[in-house]
Amino acid sequence: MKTFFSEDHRKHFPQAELSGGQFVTPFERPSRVEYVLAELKARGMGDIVAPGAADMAPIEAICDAGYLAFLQSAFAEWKADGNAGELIAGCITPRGMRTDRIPTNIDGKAGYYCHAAETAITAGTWEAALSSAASAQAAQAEVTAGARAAFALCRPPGHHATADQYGGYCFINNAAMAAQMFAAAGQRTTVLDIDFHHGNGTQNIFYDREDVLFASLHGDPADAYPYFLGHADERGTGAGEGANANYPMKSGTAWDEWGAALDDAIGKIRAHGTEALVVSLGVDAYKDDPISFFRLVSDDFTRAGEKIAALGLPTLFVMEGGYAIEAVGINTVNVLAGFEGA
Ligand code: OKP
Ligand code: ZN
Repeated sequence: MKTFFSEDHRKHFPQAELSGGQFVTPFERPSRVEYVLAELKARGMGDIVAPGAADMAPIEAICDAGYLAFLQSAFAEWKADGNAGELIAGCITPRGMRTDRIPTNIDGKAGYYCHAAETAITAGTWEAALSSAASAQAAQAEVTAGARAAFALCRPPGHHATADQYGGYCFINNAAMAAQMFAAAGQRTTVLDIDFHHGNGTQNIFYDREDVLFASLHGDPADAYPYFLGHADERGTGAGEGANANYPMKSGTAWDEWGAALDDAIGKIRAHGTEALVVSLGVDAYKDDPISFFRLVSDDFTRAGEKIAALGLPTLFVMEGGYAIEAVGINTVNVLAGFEGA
């Protein structure tokens, strides 16, 4: 399958991430994709194509207009306000205070539009996020044009971004945007999220929708970011009741339980009458991931790809997380190769 990838991802590389009470080099760093590209090339996975400029309409279809305006000008406003460093939201949208008035000051606006302070905004963040969305758009178009599958090598990732909040290294929800593109064309769609972290943004965007199923395998939010969403009793609301399926799992979860959860999710994907499948492809369920607690080994990712292929659906893979840097390429390409070999 073809890979769609933009070099503009490099424009987003914050100096620091707040982790464990220290500023560390961000786990979500540009070198992640170098390992994926190297592995794609070494294994002859197909052409690697640069996308054109992002089309704003599909982004606007899933994002709040005020949020997009904020993302675009946030860093310039932050600088104009006299701040020396990169933009880090210090004051996140609080419980018990007013959220019906968006602050004018950039520090306050950032708190309104942010849900997790580990994620910094830099001079190039907006352009990088747009290029990431552009890769997902180009890959979606490839599948719409009849390809069995395509891979959007997106960076920064997207599945934690809601319609109006960034966080968890995510700004624009690439997978949700692509799913909405399929859905807008009348196709019953599923987003299957196999990243270790719950895709709170994707769930939130489609929670009341019957036409888009969201199914996610992830670390139990009692113990894992994003902490405030991803429990098994979140099943959708209104017309979307039943079109959301969460599989939270405990520390140490390995293939037996994870693969069984994937089988269950695959049953739901079939029952939904899915016509287009978007896979939020994170590989941080890997045993050596530095910020996660599952125990998948590299071969398990191949098996996951095989199971996904057995659905027989047009499939768009969208890159999300994976931070065991040297294994990110192998694990990601294992999913794709497992899919193609099945
Ligand atoms: C993004 B994706 C590190 C905590 C990091 C944010 C994790 C975001 C994961 N001390 N918290 O789903 O891979
Ligand atoms: Zn993740």
